[in-house]
Amino acid sequence: MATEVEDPTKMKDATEPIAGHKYDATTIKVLQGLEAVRRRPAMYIGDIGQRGLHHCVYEVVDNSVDEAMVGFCDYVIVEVGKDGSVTVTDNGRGIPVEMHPEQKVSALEVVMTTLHAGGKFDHDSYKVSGGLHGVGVSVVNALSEWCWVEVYRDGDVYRQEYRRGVAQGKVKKVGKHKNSGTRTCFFPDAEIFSKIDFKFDIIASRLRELAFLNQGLKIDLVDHRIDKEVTFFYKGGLAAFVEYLNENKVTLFKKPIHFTKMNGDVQVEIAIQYNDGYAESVHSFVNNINTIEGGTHLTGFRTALTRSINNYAVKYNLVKKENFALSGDDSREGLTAVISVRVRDPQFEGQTKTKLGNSEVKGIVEHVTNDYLGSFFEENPSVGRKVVEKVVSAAMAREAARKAKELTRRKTALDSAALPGKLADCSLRDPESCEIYIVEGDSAGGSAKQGRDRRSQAILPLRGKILNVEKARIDRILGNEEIRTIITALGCGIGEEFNSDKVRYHKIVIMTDADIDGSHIRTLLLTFFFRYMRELIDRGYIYIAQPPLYRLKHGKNEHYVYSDDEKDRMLKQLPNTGVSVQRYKGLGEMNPEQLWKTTMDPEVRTLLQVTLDDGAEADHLFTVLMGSETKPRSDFIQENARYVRNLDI
Ligand code: 0RA
Repeated sequence: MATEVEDPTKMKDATEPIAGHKYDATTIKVLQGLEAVRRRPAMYIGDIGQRGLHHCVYEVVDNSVDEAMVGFCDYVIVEVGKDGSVTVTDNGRGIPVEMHPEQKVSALEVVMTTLHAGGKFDHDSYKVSGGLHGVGVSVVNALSEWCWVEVYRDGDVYRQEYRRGVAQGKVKKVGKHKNSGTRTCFFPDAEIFSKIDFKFDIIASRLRELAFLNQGLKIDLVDHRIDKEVTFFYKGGLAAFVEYLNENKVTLFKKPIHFTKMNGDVQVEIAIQYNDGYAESVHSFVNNINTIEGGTHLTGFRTALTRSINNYAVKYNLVKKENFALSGDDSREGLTAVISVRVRDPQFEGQTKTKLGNSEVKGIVEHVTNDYLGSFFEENPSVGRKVVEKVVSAAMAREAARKAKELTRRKTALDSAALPGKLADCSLRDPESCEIYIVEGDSAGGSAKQGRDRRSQAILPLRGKILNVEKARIDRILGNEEIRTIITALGCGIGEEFNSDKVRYHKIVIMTDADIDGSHIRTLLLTFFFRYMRELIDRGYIYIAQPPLYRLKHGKNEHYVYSDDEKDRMLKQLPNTGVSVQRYKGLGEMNPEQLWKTTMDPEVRTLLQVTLDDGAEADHLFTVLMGSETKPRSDFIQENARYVRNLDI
């Protein structure tokens, strides 16, 4: 596109008077607004770490996607520059540049420098009014060391530059260009963010998701730092999304059930496919935002799915016994689905503002889903039958499990209030002050029990591997002793009784050996938490311990080091003579005191918190890791290091 005018890093400092501007009341108001953003960035973008940093990219991209949603844009390219800046370019109409009648400055400047100016020009699109997105691109501008925007409209190129949100002059015409569009470049402010390095994979998964959610929109990601690029473009929309989630799984029928319906103001798009597994994998979105906590759209969908399957089963006599209703849980065993709704004025509720509250949406989604599935099953009886068979078998397994439990009347650990014998509990009771270490192996468990702080740290040793929950149904999962022990120790129940408020520890630390087995056990545990106790991850309660890999002894000095890089650096620093290097293969090689000193002492230890930015991406990852197809798993192990390192599953 147009040539860049000057090196943005050489622009004037933001503290200098703004060229060509009078300090009138409007200017002062603008500065106050941006100042508020810079003073409390987390209020606008969630946090100032990796998450918040990447939210800035999403925010800018969302504006282009909004333009695509109203039908004026079909291509977006996101570039990470060699200098670490991000540039987003779209082929939409271009942000309007004419004078704003009240503020007497270009509309572009208003959009870029005032809070919540986004929707004013555009009443017809589905703007977002909650959640972390939709705060407006001015927030990104305010949190950028520098930023510039180029608008291509009516054959001209307009450009404006900013430093820390402050315009460095008026919008200027700087050239000619035949197409229309908007190009925004920003460099995050290191005074605001704790890290300013963008991660290709994190940006890529959000862009992939956006491309699935916006059928026909092409999104390129180019990282000039590492010469890597990828294109996301899905003609199939949510059907392609569901196929991606079910990749490597054995599906019950080939093509996902997929429909888009408009009902009044609300657009509903849904794709559904079953696989031969037992997990439920349903992802919901409102205006392209992942509604992790669900809401009215999800409730409407679930109600309609259960109803449609029951209706079909009854009509064609596919359930033998009378009064044998297929439950909601039964209808979601092995279900992969994505629900995407577009709502004009979404109300977001819940702890993380990711739960849709609009009550009218429940009925709408329920109605269109009932309608569509009703006739779909009629027209595709082979699919209808397979779905019913799957759901009936889930119902029978559940019933059998219930009967077996009743029959044996065995007081399982699950039913009783008694804590498992293997658990060495802590003496404090307030969950906020309590931690539990889930430790691989009895011998490491023994060291941990001796080395711990008994007041706040509980130890639960695990013998061997826990069951792979990706390959088992809930009754078998609950039959697994190691898993039962974990459930009882945590105290938060499981399945319908799961309640994250009841969890007995607010830090649940997975501590495994630094070898292949250890990483496998860690992944098994994470899969279990992801599939069955997801809220514990969302609440930030799950951690990974970081035991040292080596001990370097140099005379009387001891150093524990946690990575190969660190070891090499250390060895260079110390004179090479008389340094002994001990490699820890397992936790069991450390005595209680060493384990405490290196891994468990809250004063000095490092814990990695497990976070989940992208539920669908994590879902895909666990499927690949733990599912029944073995080829993708071996492929994955190559990349495993990344996953363990940043732990944004
Ligand atoms: C409102 C009105 C018009 C364009 C846009 C917003 C717009 C905003 C962004 C932000 C990034 N890319 C964008 N593309 C378009 C155009 C109104 C008109 O031309 O009549």
